Amino acid sequence: MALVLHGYRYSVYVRIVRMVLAEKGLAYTSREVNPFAADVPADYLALHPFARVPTLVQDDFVLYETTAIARYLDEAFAGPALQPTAPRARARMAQIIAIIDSYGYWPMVRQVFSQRVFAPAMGNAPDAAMIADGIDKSHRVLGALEALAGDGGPLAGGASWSLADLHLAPMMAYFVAAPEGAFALRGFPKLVAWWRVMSMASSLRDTDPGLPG
Ligand SMILES: N[C@@H](CCC(=O)N[C@@H](CS)C(=O)NCC(=O)O)C(=O)O
Repeated sequence: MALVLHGYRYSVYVRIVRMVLAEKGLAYTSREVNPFAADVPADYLALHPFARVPTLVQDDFVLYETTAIARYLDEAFAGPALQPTAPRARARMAQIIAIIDSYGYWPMVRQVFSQRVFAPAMGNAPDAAMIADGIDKSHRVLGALEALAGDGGPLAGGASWSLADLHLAPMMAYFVAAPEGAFALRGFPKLVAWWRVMSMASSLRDTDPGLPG
């Protein structure tokens, strides 16, 4: 029955799962694995053939892919429901998560945050062209989310947070840690209102990995 989360402390995807675990009130053990290392351990590759993080292990049940993990935790365990039941709200939640994964993660996290914030923390020079390209591409993502969002409440509608909010929150936290990202967000009032509330969530604050060094 014990839950073991294999992950890298700075990963936004791992933080999504940690937020879900926190929202559900579930205890778990963490195993650190750096997917960016040249030598990802063979025993981790046996769990996740694509060498990404996270992977959740519960006894003999091994599960990778963040959305699958998040849904499993929500459906298999008691605690607050993190998925709406109404078909349209549930579809909206799935759509928002897919938008974030398909179009948001790379520019917001891997281009803007990684270059403006993480690279200097690691003693490396930021790549200004990559940041500019990331900001450019992030505008379309934020615009799409703004068009779908309610007025400052949960992204998929309804009265409480869904997995869509927990999916975006760690990426938004990294994005606005870059001054260019914080400035870009200001152009999207519904997302600003959403972030004002979401950024205070204890599940987000308690899973802040900080920065290296
Ligand atoms: N589709 C995967 C994506 C996970 C992912 O990309 N994780 C990043 C860390 S945030 C990773 O492992 N990156 C390693 C790499 O790109 O080599 C999921 O939803 O779990």
